[in-house]
Amino acid sequence: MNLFYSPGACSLGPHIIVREARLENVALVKVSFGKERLTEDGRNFYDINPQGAVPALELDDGHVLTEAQVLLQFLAAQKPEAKLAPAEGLARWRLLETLNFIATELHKGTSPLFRTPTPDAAEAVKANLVNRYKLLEQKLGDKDYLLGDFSIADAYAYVVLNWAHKFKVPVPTKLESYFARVHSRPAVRQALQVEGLPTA
Ligand SMILES: N[C@@H](CCC(=O)N[C@@H](CS)C(=O)NCC(=O)O)C(=O)O
Repeated sequence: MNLFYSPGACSLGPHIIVREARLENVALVKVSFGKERLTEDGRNFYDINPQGAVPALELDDGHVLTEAQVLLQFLAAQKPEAKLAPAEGLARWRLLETLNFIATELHKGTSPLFRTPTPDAAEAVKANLVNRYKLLEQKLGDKDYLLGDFSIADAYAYVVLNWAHKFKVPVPTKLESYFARVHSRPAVRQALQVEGLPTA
């Protein structure tokens, strides 16, 4: 399988899970986001994902899956014994709820900041994110990870909190400790290193 990524983008979430689950059969393929969108193996990325967005996962039979929260679940399902996604009971629904919250409120809530908004627009986006981080903090509560044990939701939350640092959006203290906890996981550091991002 090929996982298409751009360094530090939301594709970092699925990439972390590739390493947490030790999926040896997933190759990382970088996409350049210039005028043209080319993959490092020389293809037009729009032919792979017409949306032009990472992440995308090309399966061995040629099918392509997209949408970060779907890839996270698909990758976790390749190695159920790694227990990266609760499959039963309320925990399963809590996982889906959390993934959807991260995707729609935090991921898409941050996206405008990548498009160099006016200062006023940026302030409004950041004010909304500050409120959303408080909600994430409430979901975390006193647990080490969002669902108790480390899961795909933490890989996704890590990426959006990393963006908070990039755009200097204040993050509650408890979420900073949580971020540091996820950051210190060997799989996370490996993923950062492979993407050429700082690990310190
Ligand atoms: N709906 C997609 C959106 C993915 C997305 O926003 N990807 C960003 C990087 S974090 C991207 O590739 N943006 C470039 C673009 O859309 O042109 C998902 O949830 O995976």
